[in-house]
Amino acid sequence: MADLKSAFLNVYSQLKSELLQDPSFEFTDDSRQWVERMLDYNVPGGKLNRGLSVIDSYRLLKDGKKLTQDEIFLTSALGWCIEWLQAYFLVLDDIMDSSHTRRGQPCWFRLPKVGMIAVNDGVILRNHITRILKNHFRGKPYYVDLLDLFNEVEFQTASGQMIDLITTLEGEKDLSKYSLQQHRRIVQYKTAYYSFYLPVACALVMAGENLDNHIDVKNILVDMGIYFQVQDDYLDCFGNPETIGKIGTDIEDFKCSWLVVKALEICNEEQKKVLYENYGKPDTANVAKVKALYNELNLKGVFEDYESKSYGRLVTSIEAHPSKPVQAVLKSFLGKIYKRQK
Ligand code: GPP
Ligand code: MG
Ligand code: MG
Ligand code: MG
Repeated sequence: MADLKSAFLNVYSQLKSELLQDPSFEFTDDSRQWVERMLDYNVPGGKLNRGLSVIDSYRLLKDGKKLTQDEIFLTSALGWCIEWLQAYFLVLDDIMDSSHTRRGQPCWFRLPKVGMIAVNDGVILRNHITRILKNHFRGKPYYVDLLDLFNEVEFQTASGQMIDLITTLEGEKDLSKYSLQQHRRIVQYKTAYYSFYLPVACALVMAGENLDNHIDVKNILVDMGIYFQVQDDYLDCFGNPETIGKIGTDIEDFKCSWLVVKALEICNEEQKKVLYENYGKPDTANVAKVKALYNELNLKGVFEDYESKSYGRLVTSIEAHPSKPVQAVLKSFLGKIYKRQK
């Protein structure tokens, strides 16, 4: 595993140096340094789960056979495309959510020399994906499928992000409009496709599979992605910022988080009043009142119950899948996130 990770990180260095020599741009020392610093700050510092799982999934789909050097490089490059996509989303998401920290350091846009240049850096990150794909996959029979896959998933994510953002406008008018159904729609689009479906879809495409034949795999991965974002919502309030590397902002931001939806579902009239008066306000005193209410409602317990039920449901649907290698891919994914603390 340590070997795999260091091989994966070597591919990062190679891809980065290619991008820093991109012949379509005449780099100056300053611009090259900017891009390098921006990449090092935003791309490789996460858990790398999404990226590494492309390699993992591809190996499992090949029945655990040892991969060739070429296959290791190509699956790693695709894994890095997903990490680049994630960096692009996070740089912009942190601006939109007024966040302060990410991966244990200030959000990129919070650096005094960066500010709104971060918006353009997001655009650069996004374009790097296309350039990596062009550099390494243009001659492959599945090149068009890869481009199409990344485009589709990006569109779904941006659409999910849009509903995440515009739903807060409705919530500000009437908090009780927040529902589980709405929450599910938001998280399915903003998180599940790019975080769960995309890595496995990349591996399937590289293995020569037609994605139209794998709708059942997609459905399970989307369900897993929804569970993952419920964990993210939970950790936003109850996680340890040191461990998750970020300070939650969902309460201040009026987000249609799983926690507020559950709170609305089980609170009495008096508690509802507390929520109405304190949810979505920037003041720490208001945030503290919301958190106290969450504790009073035992949302930790409600979440633990949800977590074990979701796990059981996911295992059942994975075991119902006819292919053993596909089952192995899905189980490995689920194992990585069950009861995660970060
Ligand atoms: C996670 O939401 C969703 C994204 C990072 C997708 C962003 C999409 C864009 C098109 C910019 P979140 O805000 O709950 O994540 P976090 O808690 O990590 O800030
Ligand atoms: Mg955010
Ligand atoms: Mg967000
Ligand atoms: Mg979050």
